[in-house]
Amino acid sequence: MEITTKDFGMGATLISLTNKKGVQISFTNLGARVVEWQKEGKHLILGFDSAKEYLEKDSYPGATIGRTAGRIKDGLIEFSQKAVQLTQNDGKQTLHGGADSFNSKLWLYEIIEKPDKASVKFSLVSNDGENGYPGRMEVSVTHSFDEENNWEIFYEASSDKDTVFNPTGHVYFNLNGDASIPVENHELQLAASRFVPLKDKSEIVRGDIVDLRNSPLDFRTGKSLSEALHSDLEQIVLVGGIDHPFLLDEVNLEKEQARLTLGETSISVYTDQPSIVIFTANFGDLGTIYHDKAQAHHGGITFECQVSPGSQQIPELGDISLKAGEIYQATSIYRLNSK
Ligand code: FUC
Repeated sequence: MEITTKDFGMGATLISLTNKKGVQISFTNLGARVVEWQKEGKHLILGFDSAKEYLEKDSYPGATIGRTAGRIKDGLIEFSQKAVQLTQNDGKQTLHGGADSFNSKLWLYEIIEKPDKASVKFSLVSNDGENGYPGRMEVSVTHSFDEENNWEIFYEASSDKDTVFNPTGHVYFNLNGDASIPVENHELQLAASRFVPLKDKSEIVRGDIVDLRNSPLDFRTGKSLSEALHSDLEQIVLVGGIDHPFLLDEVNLEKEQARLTLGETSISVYTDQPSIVIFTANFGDLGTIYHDKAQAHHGGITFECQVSPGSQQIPELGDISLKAGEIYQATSIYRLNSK
């Protein structure tokens, strides 16, 4: 593996790993994020060219999201018979851990080389009470890349007080290699028979879990994203696309849970988490510039592996509480398959 580092601006560093197949992936300590993944010069993901662009345009693309991914209704969490108020940064809700969270912090990093893969281990201390969350937390996120084109994200964390924790990774794929082309021409396969509907435009959960089989959101056997995105399904119309948690039929890191395909290139998603939030970049005509191209509506798609947002309202979704001294671990893998 060839490893290079360079200045990314604003005190951040860009670390690039290139394997023997010539596939390159780059990370930065600003947000412990993936910045670029490319094969033969073609972008597979959305990313900016400098730290400054992330801080000025959008600090979520490719970032580590925490402490809790997605929306927490009214910024209110209840656990261990206590109610805790978090800072609200999305109307009344707390989104992606509140303002200035993991995605915009400068993390420490360490490069680890092994015979078969290279890793960048990012680490951060999140102070007790940060954005209202209890507990001083030590968090690490290790991004690894190997010769078989597997990009793995391994999360490890602990807190000195009982708290909640539910991080994710916020990479947007667009296999067109161009943010101005919608991902509607991609095919999606997804091993989920149920999803979590949203209540209204605030995007908090409605409170139920719905069987999606034989609906426009049924991707179990694979179909074009266009078919779903242009359907008149009320949940799709509500948010202008997909921005929903899908509940995986089987929690199993060994199983291919999702596959995104365009022509001869595809990305397989593996995770030990129970759900994947899929967001099809429903940004309308916002037109954020990525590498000189204005992003189209549906100009990207995320696979945010996590416990589904809304577990405070729907306990069946899972438990995001973390006891003092307990070790949190999670793994997600994105694999590039191509000729
Ligand atoms: C995703 C979505 C949200 C939000 C954010 C930037 O995770 O679920 O709606 O727009 O990203």
